[in-house]
Amino acid sequence: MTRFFIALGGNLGDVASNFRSARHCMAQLPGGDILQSSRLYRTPPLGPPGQPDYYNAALSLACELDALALLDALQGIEAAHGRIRGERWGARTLDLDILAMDAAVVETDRLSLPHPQLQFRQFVLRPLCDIAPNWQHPRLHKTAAELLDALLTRGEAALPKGVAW
Ligand code: A4P
Ligand code: MG
Repeated sequence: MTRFFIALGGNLGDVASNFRSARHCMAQLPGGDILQSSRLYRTPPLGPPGQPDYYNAALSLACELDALALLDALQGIEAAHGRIRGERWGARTLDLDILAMDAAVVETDRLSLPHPQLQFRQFVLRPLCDIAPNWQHPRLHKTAAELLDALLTRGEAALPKGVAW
C-alpha cells in the first residue's frame, strides 16, 4: 500500500462541498483510505487576475493504485465535479494534484513527483504541514515545515488560520 499526498484546490461554486465529495470518492478507490485531512484555507489566487479567492486543502491517501492510475482516477473525479480544462491557472471548480508518493521521484510526460511547484506555494505547503510537517522532499532534502518556513522567512505573509471541512 502506497501513501500519496493530494492537494485540493478550487475557486468556483461550493468548493468545500466539492472537496468533501472528492474526499469521499478517493476513499472509494481500490484499497482507498483517507489517512489525514488538513484544514481548509482561503488563499489569494496565483495566476490570471480577476479570479475569486481559492480554497485549498491537502490529504494523505493510502491506495493500491500506481501513480498513473491514481492520476487517471483523480482526473475522473475532477470531471465528475464539473472541472473544465481552460486557461492555464484559470478559475476551476476542483483541481486535484498529486503532491508526492512518499519519497518517490517520478518524471514522465504525464506526471512529475514530487509536484514541481510544491516548494513555491504556501497554498500547498501550509495544508501539507497540517498533515505531514516531517515529510522530506526527496530532491530538496528539506521537510515540508522547512520549505514553508523558507517562504515565510522570505517575507511572504502567512495565510489566515484554516478551518475544518
Ligand atoms: N501533471 C504532472 N505532474 C502532476 C502531478 N504531480 N499532479 C500533469 C497532477 N498532475 C500532474 O494539469 C495539467 C497536467 O499536469 C495534467 O494533465 C497532468 O498530466 P491540470 O490539472 O490538467 O491543469 P492545471 O491544474 O490548470 O495546470 P497546472 O499547471 O497543474 O496548474 P496548477 O499548478 O495546479 O495551478 N491559486 C491558489 N491560491 N490556489 C490554487 O490551488 N491553483 C492553480 C492551478 C492556479 N492558482 C492557484 C491555485
Ligand atoms: Mg492540476
